[in-house]
Amino acid sequence: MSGGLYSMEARDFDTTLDLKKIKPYGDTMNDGKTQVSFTLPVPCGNEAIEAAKQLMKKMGFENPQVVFYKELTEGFTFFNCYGSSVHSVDFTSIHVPKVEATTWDMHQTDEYVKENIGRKLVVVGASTGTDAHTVGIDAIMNMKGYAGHYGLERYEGIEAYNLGSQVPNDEFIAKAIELKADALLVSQTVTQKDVHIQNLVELIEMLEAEGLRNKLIVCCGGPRISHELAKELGYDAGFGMNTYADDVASFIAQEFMRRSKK
Ligand code: B12
Repeated sequence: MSGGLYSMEARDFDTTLDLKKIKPYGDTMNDGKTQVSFTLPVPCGNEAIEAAKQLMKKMGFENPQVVFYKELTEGFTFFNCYGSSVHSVDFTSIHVPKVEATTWDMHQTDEYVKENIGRKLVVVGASTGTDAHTVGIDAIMNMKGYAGHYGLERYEGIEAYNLGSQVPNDEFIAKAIELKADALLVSQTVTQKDVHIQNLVELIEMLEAEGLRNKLIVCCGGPRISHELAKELGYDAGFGMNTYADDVASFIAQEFMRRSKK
């Protein structure tokens, strides 16, 4: 792969880089320099600073330095620290499952849907369960889009319905049936106590119970969602940070065609 992430040519400026043992880069290659922030539940003072340094050492950082600290409230101290990581990672052994689709822009997807499917794909999205975060699903679905990428409502080949936030799974499914959805988009932002896992699993179980799972393309997304996690939970695809409507629209159109050829 030339010019890509693995390209050694691009790294020729530093011959000490070993992709089998990568470390954080601070000022020089392999210095391991890392910034870490945390709060300790102890009063602000010299003992707190010493505790932070000892903790940094136990976390695998050499030469720990506290560069900023502040009392948050009585009995709690916040720290910014620097240290050099003693650990490294073999980058060459990393394999991350990725969504299998070519990302097209809106026009390419619209053209593909028009030529190959001949009707609009119905996509229903929501932030489900107790999750009140709407900005992520809006970024994907809103007409105006996000960061220069139009949302699904703008697509000629897609009929998009954004149900908003805190949509219970049973209502989401009822709406999907009413609208004759081809694809469902679930957004999950809050991950405290794994509430997203429970919620995402519940949706799949309810779809299976209704005999709908295989009739729909079901995708989930959010800042802490990976494609790997989504597949584990029974979804067709998962989308994380820096996703645009282009990514999910291309996937839905291509997946729809894959299924219709079977
Ligand atoms: C704005 C915000 C809020 C607003 C939400 C307003 C709204 N209308 O959405 C308000 C103030 C209501 C709020 C409330 C809460 N929040 Co809040 N909130 C945030 C904040 C600051 C930004 C989130 C955001 O809008 N990101 C921008 C969007 C564009 O990014 P995104 O969601 O990642 O979406 C992108 C991708 O993930 C992806 N994507 C997302 N969904 C989907 C779906 C599909 C299908 C696809 C394809 C892609 C996709 O595409 C998007 C574009 O690239 C974050 C902190 C942060 N800086 O991230 C905390 C944060 C998410 N909130 C948090 C928390 C804890 C809460 C509360 C529980 C706080 C409380 N104790 O009350 C409540 C939750 C209430 C509830 N019932 O859900 C935590 C979550 C921690 C965790 N891991 O669970 C965060 C991380 C803050 C923190 N550091 O603690 N919050």
